Amino acid sequence: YTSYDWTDPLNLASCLTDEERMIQSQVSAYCQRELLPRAREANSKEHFDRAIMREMGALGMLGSTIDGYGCPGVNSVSYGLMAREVERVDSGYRSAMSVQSSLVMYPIYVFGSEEQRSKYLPRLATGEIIGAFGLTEPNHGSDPGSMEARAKSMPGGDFKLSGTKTWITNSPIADVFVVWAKTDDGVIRGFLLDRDMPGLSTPTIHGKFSLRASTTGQIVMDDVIVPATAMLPGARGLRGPFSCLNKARFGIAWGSLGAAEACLHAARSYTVDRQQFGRPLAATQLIQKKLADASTEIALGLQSCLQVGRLMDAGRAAPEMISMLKRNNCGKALAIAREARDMLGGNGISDEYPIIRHVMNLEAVNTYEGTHDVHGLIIGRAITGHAAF
Ligand code: TGC
Ligand code: FAD
Repeated sequence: YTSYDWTDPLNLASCLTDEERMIQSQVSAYCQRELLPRAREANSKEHFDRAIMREMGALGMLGSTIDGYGCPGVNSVSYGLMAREVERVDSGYRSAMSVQSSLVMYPIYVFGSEEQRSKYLPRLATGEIIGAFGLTEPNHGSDPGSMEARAKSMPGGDFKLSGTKTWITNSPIADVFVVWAKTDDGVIRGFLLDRDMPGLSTPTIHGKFSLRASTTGQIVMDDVIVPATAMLPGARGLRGPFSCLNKARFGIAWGSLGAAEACLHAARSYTVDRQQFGRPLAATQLIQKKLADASTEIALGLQSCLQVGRLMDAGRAAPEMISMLKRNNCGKALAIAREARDMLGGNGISDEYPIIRHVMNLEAVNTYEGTHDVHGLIIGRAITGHAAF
């Protein structure tokens, strides 16, 4: 037997390639040095620093799995490791990276024309421009198939887009928008909208208690006229947006565990230092059980991410596997963050420690990209053959 490393209980590092380990350590260094010092104030002021996108771009963190157009073409496991390191600092920063990479660059890459790819991808890769993804509407969240947004055909081939998308990450600061709307035949299609198009507005949603370091807003389309070339030619039906969500949900499965790890580490160091009843809190059975439970769930969850990542890279992953990971890891991360908060007692609610910020963030992470229960229903449908949505 070898010695046990509580920071990597199942020796995940031994399952990674040299390149994956190098990517993780490079991204970790950036996150700890550049992002961590900004997170507390960004959370308190509800502020996203746009410069972060350029910094991530310079490190190859935007659209990282894409080959070409200025992107490094790394594998899915590397993308997951990046998400884990970013979310260890703040889920809001991982949100910005996820949306740009999986929900904006990925659909342009797989469903876009060559003209669309070369127009947008290189500048999205450097972070010069920022993207947003509009699927959710005020009346249709878990059920996007019932969306009301419409793309009406105009004489000459243009489309007229109308409707409202809400709860859209990055929308108030985005330059380009991937928006999903139904055409005259009722089929869902994707459109690329630019910030300066007449009729487009992006009001900010203020007062969030979660993901305050990420900007969220609406995309309001009041008869926005777009040319036929703004339509993504390769995406028809819900399969289009859901293919993007598979990628983003996979990143969230890794990322949420990064946030949980940050909470575990903070709770451990606090309870080792904090004395009550004449001994460290960490020397009590209840605290040790909580730390052991958290550490176990994180280690098992990371192994599941690695397994599905390897299957994705081999072209053998099913969407339900990703639902299982997204659901379980977000749910477990939220429970771990709440337990860690409790272990800090009164100090647990202060932003002097990162835990309460992670608790608040993980509430939204558990909800967006398909709620915990909706992913349960996706798995339930696969088990029973009955859709119970
Ligand atoms: P359903 O009948 O199941 O499917 C319709 C069509 O879509 C295909 N499909 C998929 N394709 C690829 N990957 C997947 N995961 C897919 N899931 C479904 C399916 O094969 C079918 O294709 P076709 O060709 O036969 O038409 O659709 P439904 O309407 O019954 O959907 C049910 C349900 C629950 C699965 C779905 O609506 C769902 O997943 N709801 C959750 C909504 C959601 O996740 N929204 C996310 C919005 S974006 C976001 O939150 C970004 S936050 C980002 C951040 O800040 O990090
Ligand atoms: P609802 O669908 O109304 O669900 C409410 C509750 O009902 C949930 O508990 C849900 O599990 C439950 N429920 C729903 N249907 C069923 C059912 N059939 N059976 C049992 N229970 C059910 N969307 C985007 O398109 N782009 C983005 O960039 C984006 N960013 C976001 C950022 C933030 C901070 C947040 C909070 C959300 C974001 N979203 C985004 C939207 C997100 O995807 C939706 O909030 C999510 O899909 C849930 O939809 P809803 O909020 O309308 O909840």
